[in-house]
Amino acid sequence: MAAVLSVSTPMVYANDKAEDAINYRQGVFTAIKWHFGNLSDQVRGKSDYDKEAFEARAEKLKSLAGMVKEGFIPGSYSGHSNALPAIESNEDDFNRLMVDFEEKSGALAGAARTGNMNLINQAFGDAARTCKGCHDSYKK
Ligand code: ASC
Repeated sequence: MAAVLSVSTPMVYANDKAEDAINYRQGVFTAIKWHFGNLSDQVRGKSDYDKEAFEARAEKLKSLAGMVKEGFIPGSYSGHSNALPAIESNEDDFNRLMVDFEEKSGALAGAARTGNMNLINQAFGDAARTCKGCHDSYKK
């Protein structure tokens, strides 16, 4: 009995961890989408541009972009996830795209502080392309 427990317990634990990781990154992406959507509306003129609010949200996007990667743990690419197992077999490429997302989000926060719409538009487009770049290869 003890032998059975010692074998099965780590597996249950591993599954729980994968589920937690999926929930974690989906939570972070939900927060990212909420801020990114609002920034997008301001950039596209669907809502009024408010420098202070834009800056605050861009700062939060930057922080969130740095939080998402740790949720992509080995064995967490099945179940209620849209993340493709290709992430595991292309770790370097995936990491590069994650770093790109972080850097472009940081650049957007920097542009936001200037209040210069040309710079903001450019930086927003760059950040949006990093979203799409990763989704094209690694999202269902
Ligand atoms: C969004 C969203 C994405 C990105 C992407 C940008 O608002 O949900 O996945 O922007 O469409 O190209």
